[in-house]
Amino acid sequence: MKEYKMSKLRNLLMMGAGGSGKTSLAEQIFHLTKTTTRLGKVDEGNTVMDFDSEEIAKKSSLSLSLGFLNHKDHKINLLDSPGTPDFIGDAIVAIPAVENVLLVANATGGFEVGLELAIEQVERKKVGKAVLVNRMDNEHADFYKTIEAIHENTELNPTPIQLPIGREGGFEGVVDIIRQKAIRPSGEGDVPADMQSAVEDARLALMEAVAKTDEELSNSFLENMELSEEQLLGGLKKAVAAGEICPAFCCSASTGVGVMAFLDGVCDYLPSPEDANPIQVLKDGEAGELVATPDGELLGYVFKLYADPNMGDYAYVRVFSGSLKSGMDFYIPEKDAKDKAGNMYYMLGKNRQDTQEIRAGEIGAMVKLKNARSMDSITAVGSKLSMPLPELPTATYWQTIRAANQSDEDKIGTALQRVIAEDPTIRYELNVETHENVISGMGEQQLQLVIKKLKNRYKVDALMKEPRIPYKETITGSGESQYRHKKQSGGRGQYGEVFFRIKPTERGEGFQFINSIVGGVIPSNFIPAIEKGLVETLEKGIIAGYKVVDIAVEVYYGSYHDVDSSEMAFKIASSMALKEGFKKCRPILLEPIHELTIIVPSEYMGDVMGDVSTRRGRIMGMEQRGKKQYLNAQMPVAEMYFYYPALKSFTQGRGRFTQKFSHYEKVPDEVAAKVIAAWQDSDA
Ligand SMILES: Nc1nc2c(ncn2[C@@H]2O[C@H](COP(=O)(O)OP(=O)(O)OP(=O)(O)O)[C@@H](O)[C@H]2O)c(=O)[nH]1
Ligand SMILES: [Mg+2]
Repeated sequence: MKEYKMSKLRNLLMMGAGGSGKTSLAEQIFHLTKTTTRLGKVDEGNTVMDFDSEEIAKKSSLSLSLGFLNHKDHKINLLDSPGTPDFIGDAIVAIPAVENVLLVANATGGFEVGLELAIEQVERKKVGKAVLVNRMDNEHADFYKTIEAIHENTELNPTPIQLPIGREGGFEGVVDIIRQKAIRPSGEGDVPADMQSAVEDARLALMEAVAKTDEELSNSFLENMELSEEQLLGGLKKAVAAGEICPAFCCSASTGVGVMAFLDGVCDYLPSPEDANPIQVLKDGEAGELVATPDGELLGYVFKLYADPNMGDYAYVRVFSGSLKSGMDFYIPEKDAKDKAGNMYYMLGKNRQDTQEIRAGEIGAMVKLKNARSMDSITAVGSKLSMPLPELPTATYWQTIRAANQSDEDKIGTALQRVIAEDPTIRYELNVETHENVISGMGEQQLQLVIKKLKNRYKVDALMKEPRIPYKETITGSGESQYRHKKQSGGRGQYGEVFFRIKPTERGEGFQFINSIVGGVIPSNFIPAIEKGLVETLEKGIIAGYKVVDIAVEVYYGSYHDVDSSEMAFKIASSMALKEGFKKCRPILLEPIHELTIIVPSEYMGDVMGDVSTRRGRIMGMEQRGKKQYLNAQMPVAEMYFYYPALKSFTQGRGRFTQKFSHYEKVPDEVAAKVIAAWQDSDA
């Protein structure tokens, strides 16, 4: 495999709505650059990038894949991410691995949610961004409208550097407005006469945009009302690398028109790893910069784990600085662990090409890693460098998961760990309150895919269902109780009697046990049994089967029997006294409340606010950011578990939220009554 200089590499992550044509575009690129010998189709299930059996069945990408190609002596690494919002995690983790995010827009799609979510991930980041308006051959395709919609709805400022020639079925080429050439599959030519003025306008707009990014250029532009060729090109490349100008292209992945011109543009205008220097890193945990070179200090980043059913786990790696060689020991600062680089490859979908090293600027894959996982940095042993962690969205969808057959119970744990390691937005944990295994992530499709993978790859049938709400029980008043446990049924009897004072404590204090027994009315060796009886009962719950919290129980009097008293007898007495006393102390249920930030286009704000209050939520504040409203709200978990599908449905998919635990709060009486009744039914 040829080694490329950093300046000849381009790393491109494709993001955008599902169906905008990313996978088809990759396929056409591989075909036109003769990387492959045959043009596959997503609908026929034979593309390079959608090779996984679930992707073939769905006719849509479900996980990030890698490819590479040579164009005009440059190597372009292509990363194809899924556009379905549930699977956005892969792209988010891959953004730090590239210099360029290519936002693929559908020329007929209006402003699509998947595109909006993708843009939201990059619009404020320093990473290079470009827009490619695809499906230009389609009926109703409109390049200008698509660009306008992005302007209107986001902070991204796509600036055309190529314009389409012809429309819909007649889309036949593009004009490069910098070089002022028409580029058709048949070759280069002059700008069509009827496009002269459009090209001039676009060129002026581009010059203006470039001039705005640099004071010297700005002065020069004001003086001459234009920029020289050299100023324009130099300024453009610098501004694109800094993420300040977003060049826009157009093409049809189906017909291939515009695709080669776009690749030319990638080589000519988009930043190489060298141009992206210095890179933002952490040095000993503090923000710093590193000038990345092939002979510098080793720094890499794992941006994807792919569990190949036959070949084991692949870790996809970007190397920023230095060189990662096969067989080399390396260090993972996030884990304070060592690992060893196994065999290395450049991936083209599922096909691999051997390499002995992955050098600065390159993207490749390794197998047989012991410790490295997604988002881990790779450094030399003893290094202080690491990559900043990408910020992942919080969960918006929750389910419990368990094996359908008891015999699979041992297997499901390990299988699940492997499946979810592929998607960084999925979390899986035991909820200690409800004793349920809860799996959470971005949405139903994502978790359904987990179930399918468990079945297909590991032959484990798994079931999901709605999680229980981790309510808690507590009291709002004080009271006293007394219980005598006495049994005389032949042989040795049972005897124990306790007197309790019960009162609530501050929220969050848990359980307090106070022993005020004096004069030996209960011998001290039985006191631990009394406490144990309390703890066990509190754990199981009294009125609705949920853990009891924030309660103080004082044992102040009692009696015993020389022969019949036992630890067991006192435990029972204690439990019974607590149950009786608890009901006298005005018990209530507490429920977890989460803090949500709900992000919606402003026009949906009224609907969202109304809906939040029907879900017993509270709006705590709001803020306009760009074209969107950020609403801070509090909402009970009982409502939040099912909130996302509803929010999506009345915002045409454009609303989303992030959340975190806030506090426990009293459940309103009418809701509590239902929860209590449900428990009594299930207990009966
Ligand atoms: N007419 C036309 N159809 C296209 C074009 N590009 C893609 N398509 C079709 O659009 C559909 C979706 O294409 P994909 O390449 O799977 O889209 P994607 O962006 O990878 O979608 P996700 O993987 O779900 O994010 C397929 O039926 C393609 O044949 C194009 O340029 N013109
Ligand atoms: Mg795809």
